[in-house]
Amino acid sequence: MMIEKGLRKAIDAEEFTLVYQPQLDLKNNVVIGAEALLRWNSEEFGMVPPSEFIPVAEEVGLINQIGEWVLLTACKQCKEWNIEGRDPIKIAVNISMKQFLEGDFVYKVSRILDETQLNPTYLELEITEKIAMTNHEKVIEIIESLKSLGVRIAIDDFGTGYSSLNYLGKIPIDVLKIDRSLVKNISLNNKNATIVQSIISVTKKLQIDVIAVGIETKEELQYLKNMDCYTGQGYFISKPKEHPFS
Ligand code: G
Ligand code: G
Ligand code: MN
Ligand code: NA
Repeated sequence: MMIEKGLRKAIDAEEFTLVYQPQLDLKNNVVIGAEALLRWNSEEFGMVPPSEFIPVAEEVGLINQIGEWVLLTACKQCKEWNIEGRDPIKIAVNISMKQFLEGDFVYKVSRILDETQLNPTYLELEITEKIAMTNHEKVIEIIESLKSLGVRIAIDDFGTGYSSLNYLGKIPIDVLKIDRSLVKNISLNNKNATIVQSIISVTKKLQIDVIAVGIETKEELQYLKNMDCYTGQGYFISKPKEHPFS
């Protein structure tokens, strides 16, 4: 595991940064949130994508420490944006399975909220479908505790693997992120369009917010808007960047 050693010192060496991808209210064309995405510029290895180092961090037991840094940094940043006098936005943070299931995760979140004084309704924790499907009872318990802090919970990558509309009624989530594999070419792909339409109508009835991710074209955006999908994220709107308003 070549990069393990580098990862161990990355926090102290200040090699991690966060970039932020805006989330747009498609109806009113305003930024309502941003997803924090971790970047590692390693002295030894250069830019290493999260798809490479996050699995390593999970394996060698560094994900909790790194995840805590991400949460703290993202909450601090959001708090700063929200005191700048414009309409407040929410910050979405990706949480890995190990981090989520760690015994003191809820406590850590509450401590970070205390420390940063961020209003909890502006923090949205993204967990993957896979987390939601495994350890069902435990996961529901953790979600309930997080929700009692006032934090919002999103299901990421919905539609990639184990997706089941069934569990939407059982897990108390606030937001569902429709995966980019369903969004891609949605205006040309009748089957995906039908699936997305049914996700949108089910979530509406369950009072779960929906956000379509991976929007890469004007056609996709327009099509989603016509389907009453009112929040979106993707390269067509903006790439991840240092400041979601710029
Ligand atoms: O940012 P990018 O498209 O390279 O992200 C690739 C993957 O890494 C995505 O699945 C994303 O959710 C994940 N990822 C990005 N930042 C974080 C993070 O801070 N924590 C965790 N657990 N995953 C992240
Ligand atoms: O799995 P998750 O949704 O957390 O992944 C986020 C990653 O998706 C980010 O690293 C980001 O770079 C990437 N991403 C964001 N918008 C787009 C897009 O429009 N197209 C593609 N292919 N990737 C995107
Ligand atoms: Mn995500
Ligand atoms: Na993901």
